[in-house]
Amino acid sequence: PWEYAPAPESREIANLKPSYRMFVDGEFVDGGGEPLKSINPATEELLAEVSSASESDVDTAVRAARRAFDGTWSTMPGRERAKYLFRIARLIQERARELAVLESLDNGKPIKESRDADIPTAAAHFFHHAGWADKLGYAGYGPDPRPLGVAGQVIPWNFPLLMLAWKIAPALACGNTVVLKPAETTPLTALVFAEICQQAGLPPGVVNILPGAGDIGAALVAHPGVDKVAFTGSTEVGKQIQRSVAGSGKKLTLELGGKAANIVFDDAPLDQAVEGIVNGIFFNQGHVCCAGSRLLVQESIADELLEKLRIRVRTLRVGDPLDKNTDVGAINSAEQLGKITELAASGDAEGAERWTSPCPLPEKGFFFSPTVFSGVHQSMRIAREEIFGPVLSVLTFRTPAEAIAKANNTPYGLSAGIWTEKGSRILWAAQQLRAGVVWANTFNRFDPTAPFGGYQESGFGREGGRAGLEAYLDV
Ligand code: TXE
Repeated sequence: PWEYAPAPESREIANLKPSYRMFVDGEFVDGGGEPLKSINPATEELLAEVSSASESDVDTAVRAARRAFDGTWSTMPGRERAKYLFRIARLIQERARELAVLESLDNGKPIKESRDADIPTAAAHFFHHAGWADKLGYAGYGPDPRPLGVAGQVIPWNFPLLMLAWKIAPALACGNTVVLKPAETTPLTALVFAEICQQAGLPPGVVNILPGAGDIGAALVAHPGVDKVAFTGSTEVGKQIQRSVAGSGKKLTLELGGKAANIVFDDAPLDQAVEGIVNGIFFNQGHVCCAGSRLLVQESIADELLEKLRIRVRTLRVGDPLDKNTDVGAINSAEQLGKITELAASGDAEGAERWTSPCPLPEKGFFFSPTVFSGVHQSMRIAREEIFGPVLSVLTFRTPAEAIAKANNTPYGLSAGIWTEKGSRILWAAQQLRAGVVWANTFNRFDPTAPFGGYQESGFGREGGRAGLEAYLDV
């Protein structure tokens, strides 16, 4: 089944430069930190050197953001801010192919995902929030809701440009200015976004992009000039940030890990459910905070569903992210590959049954075959811990109440999926599930109008929709 004609997207479209600089106060400048090396995870080759911020660069950027906040951005009429956001959205669309190829090179995700999901959804977030910029008085928060000030934003590597859009678009729409730190393994599209800010004529200091490692993220969120902190990343770092800002008066939103249940009832349309399960766990190599990493299937249909699932997973093509046929790309880093490998080994050791897709893997690069563990018990690490890779843990249940109890048996609570033909059961389960998003007969659907965020250790605050604006306003 693996003989197919490769259809590689041209790498040249990415306009890759040998080195990239950080973006502060409207200018590209060298940072005082040790330069980062951006690696192509599919080939392990060096893509580019990226200058990295020092702590004093954090201070310079926060001061620039403050000047821009006081001097122009917060006092500008919303309809004027909207024009900049619309321009940014249009420029993302105009440069979509370049951004998609660059994202796939830097992150390892399949080009069909960066092309059809990441980049268009990032543009959609700017369009959506551009529409809010002059209508905040109608948002239900009084006639004149105020921006907070300077937002310090730290994002992960799994959806680099999209997470940037989720953070920057609402912040700017509401009149805040931004200092954003991309993840150390995926800074490139954020720096092309900085070019887009220049192209759009955005006033200097409104957006500042500081590449760097975790210490720079820590310095940013702790800086006294920051009024609002927004973080997406691991639960462990989220907890550190919560401690770091405690008592400072800064507003905080955290979007952290997950261990979502994808629940299939015995009346579900099974072929459709199989597509949703595959999308739920293998989209973006499973590097998704809301990934459907726990499949809960009703006992009476478990064998049939698993058989269908294995047949479907065998057809997934793992390999070159720039090949338009690729379904599953590269794991973002050697470190993440190590974590996935270790957690999967714990599944073997604890007695789960491992099934691996026979798809051949490229010889170089960081790859992991799509994997399904059956016979999983709730106490196993693969049922409890976020693997953040293409590994599905299958558990069974007998009654709807048992399904809900198992789904909720997690310290997380970001998302869940339900597959059933019964509308009443969907409404009942959505009420019972402690998860910020519940998808019914679909999975991984995102829309800028819908608030996204977690319960419990998946964090707090919402991004998207009207609730997402609240995080950037004094109301
Ligand atoms: O996350 P980190 P990592 C989960 C996933 C993954 C694990 C580790 O399970 O396997 O986390 O990934 C910055 N103060 N998620 O190590 O360290 C860091 O530089 C401030 C789920 O990549 O949390 C990067 O920009 N910032 C998640 C960002 O935090 C700090 C997405 C995320 O890195 C910091 C990513 C500090 N002390 C990982 N330390 C999701 N919710 O989608 C690091 N950073």
